[in-house]
Parts: sequence; structure tokens; C-alpha cells
Amino acid sequence: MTFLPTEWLAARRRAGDALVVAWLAGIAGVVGSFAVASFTPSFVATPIADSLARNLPGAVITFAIVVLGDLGAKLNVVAALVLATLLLAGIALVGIAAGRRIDGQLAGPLIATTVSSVVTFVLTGASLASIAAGVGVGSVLGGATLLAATKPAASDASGRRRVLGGAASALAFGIGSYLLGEHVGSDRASPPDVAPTTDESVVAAVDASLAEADEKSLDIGGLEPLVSEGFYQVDINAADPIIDADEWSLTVTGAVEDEPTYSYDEIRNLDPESRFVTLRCVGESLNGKKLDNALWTGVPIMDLLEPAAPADECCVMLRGADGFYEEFPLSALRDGFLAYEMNGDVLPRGHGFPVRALIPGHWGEINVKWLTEIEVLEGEQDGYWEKRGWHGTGPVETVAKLHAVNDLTDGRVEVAGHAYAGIRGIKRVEVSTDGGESWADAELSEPLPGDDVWRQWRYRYDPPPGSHEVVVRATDGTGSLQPEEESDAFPSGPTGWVSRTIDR
Ligand SMILES: Nc1nc2c(c(=O)[nH]1)N[C@H]1C(S)=C(S)[C@@H](COP(=O)(O)O)O[C@H]1N2
Ligand SMILES: [Mo]
Repeated sequence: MTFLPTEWLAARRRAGDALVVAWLAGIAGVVGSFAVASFTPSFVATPIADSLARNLPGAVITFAIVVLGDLGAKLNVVAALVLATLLLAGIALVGIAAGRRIDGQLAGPLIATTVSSVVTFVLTGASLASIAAGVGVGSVLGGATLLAATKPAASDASGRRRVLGGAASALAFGIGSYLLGEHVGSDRASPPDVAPTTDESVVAAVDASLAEADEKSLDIGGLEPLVSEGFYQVDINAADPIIDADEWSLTVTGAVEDEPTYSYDEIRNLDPESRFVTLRCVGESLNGKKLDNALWTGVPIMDLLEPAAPADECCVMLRGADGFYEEFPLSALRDGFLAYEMNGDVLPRGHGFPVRALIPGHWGEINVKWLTEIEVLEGEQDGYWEKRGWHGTGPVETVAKLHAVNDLTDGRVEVAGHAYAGIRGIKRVEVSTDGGESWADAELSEPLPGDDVWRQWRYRYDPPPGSHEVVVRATDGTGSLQPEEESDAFPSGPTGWVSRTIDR
């Protein structure tokens, strides 16, 4: 080993200590923000995750969706957490450096607190959670400085104490802010502060429809009933947007004679109806679980569009409060629906509170949530996903999924799933238990009312000894058989027949 001057060694050690303390400060800042905001748009990592999702190249996003699936969304959040920590740690380093130049022990921590709070506020627009982030950063620096000061500077012990002080402050601060967040959660997401309709005829109709769905559901272990219990959620946001119904409005713009704006109350005062509508995401895998059904209450879109007197134009662009937008033919909008309730409850934040669009028969992506604008267009434009290479605005592909394989007490095997073909409807589902050599009709659940609703299918058989391949395929209401040719979700939705090898 070469000889190193002690001064140089000390400086290197000091720099190392500063990095550790800054890193701890960054973590404390993120923890403080999270403790107050929890996982909402007020949390410092949320806008970073959103910005990654919106700005990464389309190919990267498509890889994340098609190959990584839900893991992709998790990785996005992890990346955002690391970036948020780095950002606050960087500010802490600036604070440490400034503190060394300015007299007064707490100058550095104070600068770091202020800058971190301001930067976090600029990112999130949330005051309390931003202050918590700043105080997190500052208290670690402060703790490190104070404890280090109990030993002469430049001694080894001073450096150790600096790191120890930082770590202790980070821990104390984390616990403190968590407790604070429990009590003053003004930056936290609360469920929408509005009640579902009390209109007796609406409530009665909803109850009757839900009871009908319950009754028509085939009771199959491992298979969602006709009204999904856990409705999938897909959107470009790391945390659900929090929109105040009182401040929200929906405007019709573009190639229209008039540009009416509707408030939440105005929409809820129109004549409501309830409809079953099934949604399916174009980016899911062939036998994925991003296919669900609910009973939605709201109003036909044309009730709001007609007063605008749209020219008979080619298409519309729907825009959401999260910056999402999708374009599709005006003709598809004509049967569209605006929902503000889901299964008899106020529309949950994750599904678009206050109001979302439901466009029958098309892929999920044009069912814009947190809807704020309906723009009538004179020419075609690309939507959010089309700009990233997808073609997900058209009618859905026909699919029969296989989600349940159950052993019956009499030795038979029961296979079951859902089938969906948008507004074409499902006429028939067939099952093969010999890899596609021979086919038999599956039992279908009784159809629910509505133009765009899935069905359940079920088939029971005596399993041949050993391994066999079950294949399932649907025929839609027009008599067309589900296409056998396999294609990936990208760009226009998965196709093929679902098959599964079963060993008995
Ligand atoms: N505003 C907005 N609306 C949106 C999205 C979005 O990211 N932002 N995602 C779309 C996609 S890709 C799908 S599949 C459906 C899913 O609706 P859900 O989350 O209620 O199941 O919402 C659509 N509406
Ligand atoms: Mo989707």
C-alpha cells in the first residue's frame, strides 16, 4: 500500500461520512413524505413514477406491460423511490457543503430542510407531506451535526458519531412522522365524500340487477361471479388521482356549436340508468385477468353531447384529469355511457371518480376515467396509447378464458371461465379435452341484460388417465368462431385459443 497523507485520509473519510449521512437524510425525507401522504399523489415518489411512465420510450413501456405485467408497475415505483431518495440525498449533500462554509452549526440542516420542502412541494403540490420530507432530511443532518459536535472535529470518533447521530435521527423521525401522519392525514387519500343516490327507483333497480347477476352466476370455486368481486385496475398513474367532485366539471369542446360544461351535480340530476358493462384491457395476456364486469349507474353520453350540437364529425377525443386521452369514432360514442356509480356505490377513485366513460364493445383503454373533456374532432388524431404504438381503440377480440379447474366428488373434473365478445355477445363456448381433436358444448350462464356483457361457461367431464390438454373456444353472437391464430397483446390485443394441460 502506498503512503497516504493523513490529511487526505481524513478528508476522504469525511466525504464518506457525508455520503452516508446524506443517504440517510434522503431516506428519512422519503419516509416522512410517505408517513404523511401514504401512497397518494402527495407522496414525493408518485409524480416521479408518473413521469417515468409517461416519458419512457414506448418500447420500454410495452415491454413492461407485455413481458413484466404487474411487476413492471412495481419496478416503476421502486425506480421512483430510488430517484426520490437520490434527489433528497443530493439536496442533503448541498446542505452539508453549505453548512461547512457558513458559520453556525445548524445552517446546513436548515438549508436542507427548506430546499427539500420546496422541491417536494413543486413536485407534489402537497404542503404537509412536503414539509415532512424537508424536516426528515433536515433532522438527520441536524442530528448528525449535533452528535458529532460532542467530539473534537476531525477525530475518528466525531465521524462515527456523525453517522450514528444521522441514523438515530432518521429512525426517530420516521416513527414520529408515521404517528403524525396517522393523526393529521390531510394529504392522504380519503374515499370520495359523496353518497350514492338515494333515489328509490334507482336503488331498487340496482338491487334487482345485482340480485339477478347473483342468481345467474354459476357458483364455481375459483371463478369470479358475473359481477366481479375484484375489478382489475389499469391506468397510467402510480397513485389514484384525487379529484374533488365540487371542483370537477366536464366540458364538450371542438367541432360543436356550443361548448356546454357540466358539474357533478348537474350530471347526477339527469335521469339515471344502470347498465352491466364488461371491460377488457388490450394489454393483458390471452388468459389474463384484466377482464371484469360491473353494474354501472349514470347517464347516456348523448344526453350531454346533444346540447352541444356536434357537427357530424369523424371522431372524438376523451380526456381525463390525469392527462390521459383517447380518440375513437363519434359513432362509437353514440351508445356510450357516463358512469358515476359502480355496483350501487359511488365510483371508486381507482375506477375514475367522479365520472368515467363506458364505450360498449371496445377495448378498455377508451373507457376514460376521471373524464374532464369530450372533444369533437374533424380529423383523426392519435390517443395516448396509439402514440406508443398500440391499436387499442377498436372492438374487442372474442375470448373464452379458462380460470378454474376443480375436482368434483364424483371423480369428474370441472373446467370453467368467462367468455366475452363485446357487443357481438357470446353464442357458444366449446371445450376439447383431447387437445382440439373433438369438441363439446360447455354450459353457459344465463345472459345478463345489456349489449356488452360477459358470460360464464362450465364443462364437466371424466378425465382420461394421465395428462390431457383442455382447449376452449367461443363463438360470438354473429356466428364467428374465436380466431385460433395466436398473437401477442401488442399492438391490438391477444388472440388464440386458451389451452391448459391437466394431469389427473
Ligand atoms: N384517465 C384514464 N382513463 C383510463 C386509463 C388511464 O390510464 N387514465 N386507462 C385505460 C385502460 S388501459 C383501461 S384497460 C381501463 C381500465 O379501467 P379500470 O381501471 O376501471 O378497470 O381504463 C382506461 N381508462
Ligand atoms: Mo387497458
